[in-house]
Amino acid sequence: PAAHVKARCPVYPGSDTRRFPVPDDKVDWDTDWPQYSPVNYTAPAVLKKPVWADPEIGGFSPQFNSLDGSVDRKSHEGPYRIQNGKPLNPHGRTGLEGQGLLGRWGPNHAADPIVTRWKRDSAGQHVHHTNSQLPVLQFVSIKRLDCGEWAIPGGMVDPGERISQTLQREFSEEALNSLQASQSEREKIQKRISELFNSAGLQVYKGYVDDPRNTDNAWMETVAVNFHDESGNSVSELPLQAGDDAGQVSWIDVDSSLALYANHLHFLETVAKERKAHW
Ligand code: RP5
Ligand code: MG
Ligand code: MG
Repeated sequence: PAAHVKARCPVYPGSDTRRFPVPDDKVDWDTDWPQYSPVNYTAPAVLKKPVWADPEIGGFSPQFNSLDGSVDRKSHEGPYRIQNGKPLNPHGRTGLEGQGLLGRWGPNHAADPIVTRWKRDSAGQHVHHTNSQLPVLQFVSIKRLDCGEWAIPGGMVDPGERISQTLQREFSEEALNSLQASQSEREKIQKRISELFNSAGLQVYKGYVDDPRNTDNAWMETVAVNFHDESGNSVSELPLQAGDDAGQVSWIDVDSSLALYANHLHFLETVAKERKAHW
C-alpha cells in the first residue's frame, strides 16, 4: 500500500503529543526497526468511555476482522494483523500507539458524500477552464471545525447503519445543518435530497484514509461516493448551511491545486477524471 503521510503528522491532532518520527523507509512493519518506540496516546474524550468508543484492550477483547455484534471490525483492505492483542495499521507505522482520538481499535468506518455540479456562468452555460479547455466541476465542501481544513462532508458509520444512510445523513448534518432544523424543515431537506442520494452514485474510493488521527492500532477507512447533479436543479438549488462538525460550507471548484483534509483530493481526482472534467 502507498505510504501514508498525514498519519505521520508531527503533532497529534487536538493535543501536544508528538509522534515518534517515522521516515519513509521505516513505515512498513516488515522493515526491521528495533529502535522504534512510538508514544502511547488515547485522548481524554475517548478514555471517558463514551458510547462510541471501545474500552482499553485487556479486559476487552473484540472480534477483530469480523462483524462484532453491530460494530463492523472488518477492513476494506482485507485481514489486518493483531500484535499483543492490538490491531496493526495496514499502512504501517505512525509513530503513535493507542486509540488517539478514534473510538475503535482497528478500522473506524466512515462514508464520504461527494456532491457535484457543473460550474455555470450567469447565462447558465458550463464554464470551461482556460488551460485544460474542460468543463469545471464544483463540489460541496465543508471547513472542519477540528483543524480548519476544507474537506468532504463525511462522517462515521453508526453501528448497524447502512452506508447509503450515512452518506445522506452526514451531508444533511454538515452541509444543510439538519440537526438544528425543525422536524418539518428536516423532512423538507430529506425530500429535496433523497432523489439525488437514492440514485446509484459513483463509488470512487473504498479503503484506508490517510487521516491525521490514525495511530498504529486505530485508523480511518471510508467509502466515497459521488452524487452528481447534472442538470443543476436538484441539490444545487438548496441553501447550504454549515452544521455539526463543519464551520463553513461552500461550492468549491474542483482542481488539482486544492489543499484538502486527509487524502480527499485523491477522491476528487477520480471524480474529475470519470466525469471528464477539468483537473
Ligand atoms: C475522514 O474523516 C473521512 O474521510 C471522513 O471525511 C471523516 C470522518 O470523520 P469525522 O468527520 O466524523 O470526524 O477520515
Ligand atoms: Mg458528522
Ligand atoms: Mg464529519
